[in-house]
Amino acid sequence: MKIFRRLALMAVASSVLVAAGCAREEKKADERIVLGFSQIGAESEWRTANTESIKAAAATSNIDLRFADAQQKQENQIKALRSFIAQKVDVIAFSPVVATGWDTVLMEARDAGIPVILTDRAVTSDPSLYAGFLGSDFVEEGRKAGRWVSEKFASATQDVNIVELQGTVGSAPANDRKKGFEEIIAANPLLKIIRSQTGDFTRTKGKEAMEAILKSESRKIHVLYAHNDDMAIGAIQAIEEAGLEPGKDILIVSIDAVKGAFEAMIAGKLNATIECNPLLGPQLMTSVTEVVSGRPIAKRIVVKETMFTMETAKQHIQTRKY
Ligand code: GZL
Repeated sequence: MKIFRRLALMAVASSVLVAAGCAREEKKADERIVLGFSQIGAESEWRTANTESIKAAAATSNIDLRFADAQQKQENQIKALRSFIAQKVDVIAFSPVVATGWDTVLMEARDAGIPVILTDRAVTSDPSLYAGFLGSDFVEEGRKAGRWVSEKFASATQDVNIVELQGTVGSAPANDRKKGFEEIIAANPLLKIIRSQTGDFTRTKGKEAMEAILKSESRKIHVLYAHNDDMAIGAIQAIEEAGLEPGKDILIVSIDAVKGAFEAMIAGKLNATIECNPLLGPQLMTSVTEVVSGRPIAKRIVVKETMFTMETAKQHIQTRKY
C-alpha cells in the first residue's frame, strides 16, 4: 500500500512542476549566468552601439553571453530563441524586430522555465510572458520631434509640407514615433505630412526613399522627419544630389543622436536629433542578475533621454559615448 501512495504522490508532484513550467535548478554561487541574447541586426549606428554596450556589460558582469544576430528577420530571432531554450540558458533577452508574432515562442520559454527580458523594443504579447521591458519611450521621442517642428513653424501662414521616413514596418519605434509626432502636429492644421514611406532604419533605404519622393513630389517640401539618423543621413545625400541644401531648403529632424547626426548638424545639414539611448547593457545585466536570483524586476524600465540641435551640436559632440 505504502509504495502505491508514494508513486501517487510523485505523480502529483511532477504534474505540478509541468503545469507551472519546469522549475529550474538553483544556480551555484560560483556558476556563471548563461544569457541568450537575440539582436535585431546591424542596420544602424544605433544598433552597433547597442550591441557593443551589451557585449561589454556581459563581459564586465562575468555573464556567459550567447549572442545571435538576426539580420532584421523575425524568423531568425524565433530560431535563436528556440536554440537558447534547447541550450537551457538561464535567461533570454532580445530586441524584437517587430511588435507582433511572439506569443508561441514566449510560451515555449515560459514552459521551459526560462525568464525573458525585452530590451529596446516592445511586443504586443501578454506582459505575463516576459519578466520586464527595458527601453525608450518612442511615443515621447515622436512628440519631441513634433514639438520642434511646431515651434519652428509656429508663425507659418501657409501649408508646411512634411515628408516622413518611417522605420521598419510593424516595429514598435516606427509605430510609436509616428504616433507621437502626429499627436503634436495635429494642433496646427498647416503642418501636413504629404508623403510617408519606410526606409527600414537604414542609410541606403533612407536615401532611396527620399530620391523617389523628390523625383515624384511636385509640392515644395519644407521638413523631413526621419525615424532615425541613419535614414536622415541617407536622405541628406539624396537632397544634395537633387541640387537642394539639406538643413536650409529642407529642415531635417531625426531620432537617435548618434555620432553621424552630430557630424551632420555641425556641417549644417541636419537641424535636430532626438536622443534614443542604445547603451542599455549595464541596466540589462543588472536585470539579468536580479531575475536569476529570483528577485522580480520592474515590468517597464524607461531610459531617460534629451535632444540636440544644430546650434548646440559642437559643444556636445566631445561628450557623446556613441
Ligand atoms: C530604437 C531602435 C531603433 C533605432 C534605429 O530603440 O530600436 O532601431 O532608432 C535602430 O536606429 O535601427
